[in-house]
Amino acid sequence: MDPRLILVSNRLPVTVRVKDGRATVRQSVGGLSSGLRAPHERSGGLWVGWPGGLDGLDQDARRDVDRQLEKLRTVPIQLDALEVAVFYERISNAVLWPICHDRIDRLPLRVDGWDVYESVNARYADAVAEHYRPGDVIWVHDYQLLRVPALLRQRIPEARIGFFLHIPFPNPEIFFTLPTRHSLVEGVMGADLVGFQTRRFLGHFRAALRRLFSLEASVESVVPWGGRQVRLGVFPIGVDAADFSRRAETSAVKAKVVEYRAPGQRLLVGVDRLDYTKGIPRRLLAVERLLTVHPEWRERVRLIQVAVPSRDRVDAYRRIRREVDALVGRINGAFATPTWTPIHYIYRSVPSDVLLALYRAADVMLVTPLRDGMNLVAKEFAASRVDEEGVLVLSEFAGAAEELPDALLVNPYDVDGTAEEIHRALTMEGAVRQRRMRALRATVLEHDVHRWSTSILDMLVAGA
Ligand code: ADQ
Repeated sequence: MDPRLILVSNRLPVTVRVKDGRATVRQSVGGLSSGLRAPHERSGGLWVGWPGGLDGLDQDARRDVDRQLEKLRTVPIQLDALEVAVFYERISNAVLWPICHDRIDRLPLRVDGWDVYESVNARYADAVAEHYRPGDVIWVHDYQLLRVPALLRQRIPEARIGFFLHIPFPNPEIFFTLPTRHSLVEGVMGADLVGFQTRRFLGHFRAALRRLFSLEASVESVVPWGGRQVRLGVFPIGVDAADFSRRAETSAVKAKVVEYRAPGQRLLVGVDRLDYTKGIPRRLLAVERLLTVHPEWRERVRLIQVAVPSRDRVDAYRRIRREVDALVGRINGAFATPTWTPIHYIYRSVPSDVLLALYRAADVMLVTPLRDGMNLVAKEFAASRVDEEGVLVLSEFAGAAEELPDALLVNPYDVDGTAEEIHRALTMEGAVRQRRMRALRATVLEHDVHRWSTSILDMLVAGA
């Protein structure tokens, strides 16, 4: 029998909606939760995390939310306003996030609050320790909880602990700018198994271990640490590809595809969280460049760019929003005609059938982050193309590029080069297009999110 699994992530995979003082708790769909829900349910496990702010609820409603959360076998960690501001918005999202994505320039001039990061991480570790039963397997996720594995190891020395980093581990030269570099690496090394998205990020972590602690990993990537052996590994995350393929075939999605595709026009699509790592401004400039150097595309091609609002209480995110608004306005102002607008910009989250229809309607999908741990949008696009059509233009700086050589790989910093690749994608011969898409689909279908979680959990259980 599978051991019981305790998942630990900053957020719980639920959405709590409050209306007229009453609350309903729903399981979130998509992304990480779809891959982890199966092992969570199969093992009768627990999921520890923050359910989001529960302001505006009286005591009765709060108790009701707790009951609903318990039924979903989740253990809520409550964060107060200061903890949200310092642990989540400042240290996690305004310091660790930019550093891991090579953006030292985005750091605040002065950073304090590491004590709050530590104490919140300790609260997660306490909650796990409180519910732990011998034999359980614990799996901790991502950069908000880098200290949790070591804090757990202090509390439960014999526990089996896995850690997975969803975002890049940066080059040590960049990581070392953090005054807490030793304690963060020590935190992660509390685990028995540490997983990264790509070989490159694993290499950076090994270099950090070497330079901070004079430790060399073996050829099998095993490192001696505090009397234990810590295994490091590469586990590129996938998507629920079969589910995307199935849902892409529904009549609701197909009807929308017809609506989105104007006759005689080609469609470029971009879908991202609005984040400065996703490369949206340079992508817009590449489309502008395309319309300038290849004027034959004017009135014949348009970009639908969906940007999901994200972290809008962090300054850098307000700035990127203004920057994108201004660029869209400028480019549309310069090129639009009474019957055509080159950039169709949607700044909100869209329902899943709209997302699927956009994936299916796209002639060219533009996934051009400046740096990305993996990028699930690229894989969801390929999974949705049951018709084996469409071209993926993919940044060489997305983790996904290591696995998807059949995309057209671009350097997103090279705006002119990206414009040329978009032109190439739009003019690619049908047979070549289909061969590339078949290869992309084969990879994405085989290396799906279930395989990802199973391979990590199998290794963690086998190491017991
Ligand atoms: P993210 O930075 O959030 O994830 P990504 O991998 O692209 O980025 O995932 C975004 C998810 O949001 C996708 O599943 C997508 O379908 C969904 N989404 C995007 N736009 C949407 C919209 N308009 N409406 C509804 N849903 C939308 C982090 C890392 C990534 C890594 C993942 C998983 O930054 O590099 O791939 O974790 O490990």
